[in-house]
Amino acid sequence: MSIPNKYLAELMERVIQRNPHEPEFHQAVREVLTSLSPVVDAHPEYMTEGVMDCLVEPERIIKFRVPWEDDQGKVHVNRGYRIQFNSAIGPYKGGLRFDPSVNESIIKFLGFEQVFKNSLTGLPIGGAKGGSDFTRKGKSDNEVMRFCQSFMSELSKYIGPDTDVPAGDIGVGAREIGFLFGQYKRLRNEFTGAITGKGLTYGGSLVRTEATGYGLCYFTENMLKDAGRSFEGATVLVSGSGNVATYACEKATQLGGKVVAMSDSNGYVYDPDGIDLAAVKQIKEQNRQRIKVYVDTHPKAQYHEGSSGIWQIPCHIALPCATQNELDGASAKALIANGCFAVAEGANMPSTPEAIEAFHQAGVLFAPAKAANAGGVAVSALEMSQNSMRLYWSFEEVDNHLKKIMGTLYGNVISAAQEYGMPHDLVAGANIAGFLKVANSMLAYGVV
Ligand code: NDP
Ligand code: 2IT
Repeated sequence: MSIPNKYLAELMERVIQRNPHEPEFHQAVREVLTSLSPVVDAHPEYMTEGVMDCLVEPERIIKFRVPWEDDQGKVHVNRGYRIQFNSAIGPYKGGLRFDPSVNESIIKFLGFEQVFKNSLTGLPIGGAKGGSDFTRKGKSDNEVMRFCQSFMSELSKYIGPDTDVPAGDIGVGAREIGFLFGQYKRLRNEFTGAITGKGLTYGGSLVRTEATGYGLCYFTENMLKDAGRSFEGATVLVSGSGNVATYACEKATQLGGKVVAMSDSNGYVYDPDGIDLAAVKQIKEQNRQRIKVYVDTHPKAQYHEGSSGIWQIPCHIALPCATQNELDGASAKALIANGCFAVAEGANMPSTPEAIEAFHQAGVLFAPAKAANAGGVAVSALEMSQNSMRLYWSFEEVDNHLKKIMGTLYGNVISAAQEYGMPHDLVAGANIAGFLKVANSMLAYGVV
């Protein structure tokens, strides 16, 4: 993919030189700069005033040691990160990922994308991401607790309800958020909404657990409706079986779709009768087991090793909800050949550039992550509002806000794509609509 605008093409080269060995970050920046070419052609002030150069440079990168002791008394040292990318429109906001694959490139790509996503929600939140190369897999509750406490002992110096508000992501769920918030509260001696995704007994918001998956389906519903289609009667694939995948499966089913497959990092299950989500929740959320045990209680279902095989199953709608670059060009071609007409990204950057290109060429409806999975962080921002007001909203109230936010977001993405001559290109629309609010705020501040 070459970037049409010469200044942006050169900026991309500088990004590669200044951030060597960071392929995920390069991939995320290249996509955005490609989409923004017509915008800066029309508004050269974004180049001349330094907005574009600032946009690709994080405001602050925090990198720290996380020592912790296992149950045998052995000391382990992990690496922690918080990349505070852009605070032009609000306090830094974005999740924490605990996974062995975590490195600076991955946190930087996630932080960069979060800036645009958060802007798209219409709420006042800047962009950040953090995490560690730690895995909770195979660890006892006490080991996870000691790790989280050590991680927060350092992170607590840099966050706060008006500064930076972390949340969950891969490997960081309700249990980890509890340990992290508990330590934050203890160190700072204050009870404020400095983390979202909190438990419902200590400041969490109803619908936050469901928000990313539900929001993904609300966005997809809008996109399908515009094309004269719906979830009703559609066969759906959902990759992953974590937080986003679980609630995407739940809402897609409620909207009339039939989810026939889900996966984890080892393989996927195919159930021709439709996935029994209660069983998946029990296996993954409660028991922390592998998804393959699903077939022990569901004799008609099949388990296959290897996560990417899921895309070979015929479907109408694909919802990748596991991780970055999980859906490549060959998988995209298989989906298209099997009659898939819509793809909506629940994970961050799950489709490779080759896959996105294949979907566009084939006229497959494509909802990019920044727009489609923004429901999670949107409800996080609503959790912040409730915490500031020291009150709670009902499930229905928050769910209605979420539906409205996803509908407005969809409309804004479509309008931006149309305005810059790329109707129906939701990738361009999301990048442009997300950019404008952030860029105009940066312009207003002058050089800071
Ligand atoms: P979870 O940790 O709850 O679940 C992650 C799921 O993805 C698990 O089923 C995991 O399998 C699977 N997985 C992880 N790595 C791979 C891999 N390399 N190949 C195949 N499957 C894999 O995380 P979330 O559900 O929170 O996050 C999923 C995605 O959604 C991420 O891209 C995240 O950034 C994004 N996202 C999350 C939001 C949130 O609110 N939580 C909001 C917006 C986006 P296993 O059990 O084997 O590890
Ligand atoms: O990628 C994401 O948007 C998230 N992991 C959620 C971030 C948040 O602050 O709720």
